Amino acid sequence: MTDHEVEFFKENGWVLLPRLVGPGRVDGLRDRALGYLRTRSRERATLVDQAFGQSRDIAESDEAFHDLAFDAAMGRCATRLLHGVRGVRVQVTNLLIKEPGDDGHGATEFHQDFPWMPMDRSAMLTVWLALADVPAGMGSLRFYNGSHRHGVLGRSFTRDGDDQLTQHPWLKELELSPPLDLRAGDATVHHALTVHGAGANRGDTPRLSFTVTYFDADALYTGTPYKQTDGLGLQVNAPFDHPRFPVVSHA
Ligand SMILES: O=C(O)CCC(=O)C(=O)O
Repeated sequence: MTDHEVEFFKENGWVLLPRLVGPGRVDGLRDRALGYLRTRSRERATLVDQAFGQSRDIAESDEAFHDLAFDAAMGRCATRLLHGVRGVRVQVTNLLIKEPGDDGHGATEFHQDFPWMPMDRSAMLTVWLALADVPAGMGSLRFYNGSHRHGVLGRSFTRDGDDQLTQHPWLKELELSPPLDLRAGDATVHHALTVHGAGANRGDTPRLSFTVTYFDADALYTGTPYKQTDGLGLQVNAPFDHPRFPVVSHA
């Protein structure tokens, strides 16, 4: 990662990292992803399910995705991008699929990731890795530049019409990132406060991606109810010192 890429992320709240993963490795990851996604639940109960399908926590059971998410170089990149943090932990890994066609998935409404989180600070980012080519028309992510500097703007996906642009029309004054044509192995990285979304998949093959979310290793648990952390025995006002959240990198 170059100094320019780090500066771009600080300024805009997102950055494109071309060729984060080389072609041979990404082909292997894509084959594994297709196997898992075939067996995923197809329920469309929530507004998120209507935007994309998921296989959450994939790195807990799959060695290849584990190696990538917990790669020390990835951790160092996340630590560097999050400016001022001493290290990072993995919050979640995920395989995402956006199916094309009339009975496929819809758009991903513009939202922030952080408002759901049980962490006491917002230093958190997601690496979104294209597992196959994702031309813009297949729904690569778009970002409101600089929106990460406007604080916590509230939850989306709780009811129809709660996307960030409806809640905060002033966001349209910010520049929208250009449509990105990603090749397999390219990644975008976005801050958890950056308002982002994606169009529906207008291609004819599924949009496939792997995501890993890193957060400040010094963040404290707030006790906010959250499916992933409920019942783990985490202590309110203490760090996430639990086998589910190992520290990946210390600066
Ligand atoms: O892939 C998408 O359409 C949305 C993913 C997303 O919002 C995220 O990874 O934070």
